Amino acid sequence: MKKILIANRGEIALRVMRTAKDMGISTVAVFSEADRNAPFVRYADEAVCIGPAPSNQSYLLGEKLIEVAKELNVDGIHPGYGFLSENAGFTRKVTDAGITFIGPSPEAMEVMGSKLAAKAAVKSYNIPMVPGTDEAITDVEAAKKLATEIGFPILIKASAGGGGKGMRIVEREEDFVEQMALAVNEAVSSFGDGAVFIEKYVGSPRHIEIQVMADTHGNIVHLFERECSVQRRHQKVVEEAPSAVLTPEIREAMGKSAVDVARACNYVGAGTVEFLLDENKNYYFLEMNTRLQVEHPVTEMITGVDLVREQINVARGEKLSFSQEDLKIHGHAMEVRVYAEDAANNFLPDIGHLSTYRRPTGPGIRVDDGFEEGMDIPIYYDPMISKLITHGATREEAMDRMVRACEDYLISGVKTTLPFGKFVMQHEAFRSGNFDTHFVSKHFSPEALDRNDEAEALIAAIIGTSLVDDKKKASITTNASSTKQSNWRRNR
Ligand code: MV4
Repeated sequence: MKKILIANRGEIALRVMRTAKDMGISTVAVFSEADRNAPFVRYADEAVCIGPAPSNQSYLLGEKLIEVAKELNVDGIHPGYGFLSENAGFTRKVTDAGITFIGPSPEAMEVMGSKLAAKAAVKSYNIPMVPGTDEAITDVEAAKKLATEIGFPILIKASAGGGGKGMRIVEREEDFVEQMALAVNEAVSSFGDGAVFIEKYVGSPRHIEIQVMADTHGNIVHLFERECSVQRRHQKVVEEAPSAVLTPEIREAMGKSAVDVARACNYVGAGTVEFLLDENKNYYFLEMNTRLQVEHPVTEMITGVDLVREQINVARGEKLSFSQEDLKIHGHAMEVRVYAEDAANNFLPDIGHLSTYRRPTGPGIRVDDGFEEGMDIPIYYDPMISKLITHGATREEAMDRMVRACEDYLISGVKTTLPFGKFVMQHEAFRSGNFDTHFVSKHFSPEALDRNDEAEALIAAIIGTSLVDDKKKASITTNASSTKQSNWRRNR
């Protein structure tokens, strides 16, 4: 493989190109008119404009991307995440054009794209699953009887759903029939597939996922877990590796289960197997994501593995460069997703001009981003500005570094989720490791953000530093959602 095209934009396009460059592989960027001046376009060896800003006229035009790839004699296509990355039809077309798709087979994507097909595929392996039905519900009365046996509340899920879409909690038996009808209608209108099933509702779960990697020689390994429970409306905001609560025994069992899920669909490449962990530390397989995930860097930080390099190697037909026994957990890593959103105002997107943009640096800090100072954040795509990742010898050190990194990251012109990230890193529930998927709704409010700021200001006042340089304070808001926060750290 001498030349790859990256069918994506922003931070992940840059991330992939950097590894390609390390490997002596040349890169082709495809970009929309809105991204003409983006760093990933300049970083690529060649770049081709593929259309107007809206994704359905640019990044989602699979055939156009393949045309460009053929014209430029590209050997492989890396899809990144989102856009066409889990589109089996695109994968087939790439392969049919004689180009290597850097990812799993379309068959594996199809199986894992359907929750019921996924359950069926793993059936012969001994993988823990939430009690429920493993086939589409056709007889509502029979399903109701089963729901009553399982015990309410139960969850109705759409087979074609995912990432929280197409789920409905049913609290009481008397609501079951009505909720079922609504769920089927919703599944038909949202996914064009009315297949739904039921599961026992796990009330306070943790979301823990396992990174897997497989080659074409039958080797499948796991690269431990990522804890992704800190999320807001199914949008992850903070991720870490390893989890603060897994014992070595549970970790090993979950890792084995994840490898089995990958084996069940003949998986090749990097994938992620999602589990729920209940209060008693029972784990249940939920679904598999057949792509490189946003939060993959925390796994890279604790394992020392470059996941993109391995993806490219296995796509070339090479063996994985390591075995399960070679893998060890080194320290702890945290990731905060920096979105152009105002956490103090219901996480409203805040697009605009990056008038100040300075990355934090220093020991244990990694920033994966796709922007530079002076750029505008386009309205057409995901509002993620960057991923801020820290690594430390211990969880404490990784958290402390994240607090510092959130403070040292200077962004003005748009509101960001950096103050929120810092809030999480300083919160007692997060620091103790005792939290679940309800962390944000349980502990976060805009007032809590203000209280966090005020507590810091108080500390500053006690130490005896004055609040100086009001001009600077007004123009640079980094970790402060308002300008209430002391600037003493920056003005030392
Ligand atoms: C569940 C659940 C409780 N019980 N399944 C949401 C995303 C999708 N991947 C599965 N999800 C859930 N499935 C049962 N049987 C709770 C969730 C859930 C959730 C899972 C992971 C992370 C955040 C979540 C937020 C709300 C609900």
